[in-house]
Amino acid sequence: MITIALSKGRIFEETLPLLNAAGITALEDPESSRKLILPTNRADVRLIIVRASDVPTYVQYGAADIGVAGKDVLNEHGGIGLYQPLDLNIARCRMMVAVREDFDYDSAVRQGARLRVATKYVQTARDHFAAKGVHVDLIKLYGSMELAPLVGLSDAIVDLVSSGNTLKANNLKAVEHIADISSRLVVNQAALKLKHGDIQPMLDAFAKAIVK
Ligand code: PRT
Ligand code: MG
Repeated sequence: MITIALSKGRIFEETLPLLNAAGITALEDPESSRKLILPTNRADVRLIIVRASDVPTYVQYGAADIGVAGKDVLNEHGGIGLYQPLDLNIARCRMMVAVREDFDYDSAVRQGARLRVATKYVQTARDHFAAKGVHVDLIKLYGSMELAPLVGLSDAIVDLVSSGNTLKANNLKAVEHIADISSRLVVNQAALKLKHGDIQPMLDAFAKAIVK
């Protein structure tokens, strides 16, 4: 049995065409089904539906053989025990620093002020500001980061931006680009060896179907 870990929403939707290219079709839609284990057209392949940030953990421990996770999530997880053979070029966005439109970020940084930064991406934010030599107090949040500067919880946020509409709707502006983000295929290192005959053809099919 090959178990593939996916999260609902954009990752599931954008992974479906790649699965199809490997001859795998989901028999149920996770958006309407309440099942967490979804069968596929192949008796030896199943999908499990987990939170986006939990995908690397399921694969690391071998509860899933393969998964699809954003580079943002992989940076936070650290990637232990994971083989990351393919950039699938899906669910693309940018990791950015953003502040209120009326906040003078450049002078705050120039003056060496201690910045309060709210984010779900604590590791990424820590590395980014350490490399710049900017002192920050990090405040861990689990979502809706855009709210933090509006209510005085933080001076800045580190968050993902795709269209930019969420920032705009909340009177925020992006002031720094940290990284381009896309989703990667992750494979359990032991599973790749033990189930090589089943997994390698899937990887080859995914690789061929990637839209550059
Ligand atoms: O939602 P949940 O808390 O379960 O987890 P999640 O938010 O990590 O999952 P999901 O499915 O929302 O995102 C999965 C992956 O998609 C992320 O790990 C990213 O790699 C990738 N991705 C691509 C994005 C975005 N684009 C994105 N725009 N993830 C989140 N966003 C959010 C962003 O955080 C911000 O709040 O969308 C908002 C901004 O969007 P724009 O279009 O208004 O700029
Ligand atoms: Mg989300």
